[in-house]
Amino acid sequence: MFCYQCQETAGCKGCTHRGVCGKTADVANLQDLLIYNLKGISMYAIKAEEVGMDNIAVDRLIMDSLFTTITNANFDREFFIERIKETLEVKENLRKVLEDKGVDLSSAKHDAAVWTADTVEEFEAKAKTVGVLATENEDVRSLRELLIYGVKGLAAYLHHAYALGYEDKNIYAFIRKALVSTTEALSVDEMVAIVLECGKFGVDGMAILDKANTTTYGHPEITKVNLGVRNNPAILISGHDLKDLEDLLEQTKGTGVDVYTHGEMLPAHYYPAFKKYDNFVGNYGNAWWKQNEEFEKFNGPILMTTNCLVPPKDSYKDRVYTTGAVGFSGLKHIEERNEGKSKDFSIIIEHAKKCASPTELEKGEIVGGFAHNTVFSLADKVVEAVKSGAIKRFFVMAGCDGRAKSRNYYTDFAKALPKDTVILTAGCAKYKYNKLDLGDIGGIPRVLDAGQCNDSYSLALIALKLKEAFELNDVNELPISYNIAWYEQKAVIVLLALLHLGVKNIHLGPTLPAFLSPNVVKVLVDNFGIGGITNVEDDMKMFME
Ligand code: FS2
Ligand code: SF4
Repeated sequence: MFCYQCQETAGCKGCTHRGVCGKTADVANLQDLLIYNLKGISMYAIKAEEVGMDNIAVDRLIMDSLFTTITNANFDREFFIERIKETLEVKENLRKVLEDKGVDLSSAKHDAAVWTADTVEEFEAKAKTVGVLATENEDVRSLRELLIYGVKGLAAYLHHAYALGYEDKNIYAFIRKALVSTTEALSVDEMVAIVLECGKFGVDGMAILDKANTTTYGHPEITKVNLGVRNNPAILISGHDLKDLEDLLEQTKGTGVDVYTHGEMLPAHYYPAFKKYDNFVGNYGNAWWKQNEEFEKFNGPILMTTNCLVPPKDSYKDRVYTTGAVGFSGLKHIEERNEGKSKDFSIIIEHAKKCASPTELEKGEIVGGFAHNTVFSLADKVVEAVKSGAIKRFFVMAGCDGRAKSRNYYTDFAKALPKDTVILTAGCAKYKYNKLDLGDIGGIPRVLDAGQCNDSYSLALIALKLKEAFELNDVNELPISYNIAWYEQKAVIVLLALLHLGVKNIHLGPTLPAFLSPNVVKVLVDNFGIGGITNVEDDMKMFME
């Protein structure tokens, strides 16, 4: 195996025996083979589109499959074997249909398109030859993988939008083009251009998800979220999928079973539609990487709707359920909803009834709900605070949290920020400072949480709104600094989206991605002023200059 798609990759170079995340070598290889097969399917699907065939089912399969390979989503060997079989079958069918139609397939003769096999042994042998290292040139490999990780992140967001009935065929078409491009001998300039184009589709993808979420559940509102527990049996729901939460709340209503959010599900409390459920109690615990300890104490069942799953300990493994793109051998999986129906969570609800109520981890509340609509409604106040000098600078500290001790930098950085600065956050990165008492500026909290990592889109809209309010020509003239923590591939699409919107001088930490070769880093530094982090003191001086 060779995997370097996330920030925690071994030695900042690559996981080669077993992932730091817990992914085994066989699963990593099968994921590589699945991606390879998606490239082949895309070659045929592009042809199919050219002759006017409807590709939507194939596009959804590509999207869903990409999502399953994202860090901490799916660790299940059997799942990947079945998915490879399914994609091989889809690829074969597509080829046959195109041949029957007399379509010229001479440009779709790449091995990724024509390769097929029947046995797991053949899959495993092939998988070893089609991974990241199959591209020998370090810079080409770097640009290809940057693009693949971007589309993986994008696929995750599209998956959530699709669950709410929203999709965009143009974005699917781009994903196909991007996948195929990684099999072609393109120039560096051509590859850089597609990577940047991915950022454009990243903005579109986050926009469609924002529309899906806010149309279905209303615009996030300023909300106090309870951190304590009640004395009822309960279910903990984690991940990012709001449709799963809706189904769960509907089915637990009136059963005496409470529901708590965990990790990236915290921002669900900000949506008006979920406020009507009186069993929707609060948020339990912190960011994903603390789950081994916190899930044990929760006492009841846990539903993982997306990443980030940490391989569960035996002590609570029987209480963890997966759904959607998530998988782990031995955990019970809740199947997809049928068209127009809900997912069936009854087994989890019955399980909860037999469990003790959660052990309290903390008390108190946190405040969030500062997505674009709310901040726009406060725009006058915010603009006034900037003009009067009450707010000197905003710090976008969105992104991810993770295990590395070096991430304490973000807590220290938040504490060290001058009192006339405001943090704009989204994603699980927030857990590094959202429970600090950083106070407010004239009623505006110093930590404004817009929501999940995809709600980084809100932060971009806020920046554009401020640019308009201050009548500036360039978003980079605003008193906003970007100190972003990354971990997995959704942060990659967020980064590419920000670059597309023209944001410069973004600092990424705690380490720069291992998949960026020195030459690719140079391109990003020269064109976009991308930088890393050093220490709180020096960085603070640099940002405040
Ligand atoms: Fe956090 Fe994990 Fe949001 Fe990431 S819970 S690192 O999936 O996408 O963020
Ligand atoms: Fe390693 Fe990250 Fe890949 Fe897991 S996802 S195998 S930790 S690089």
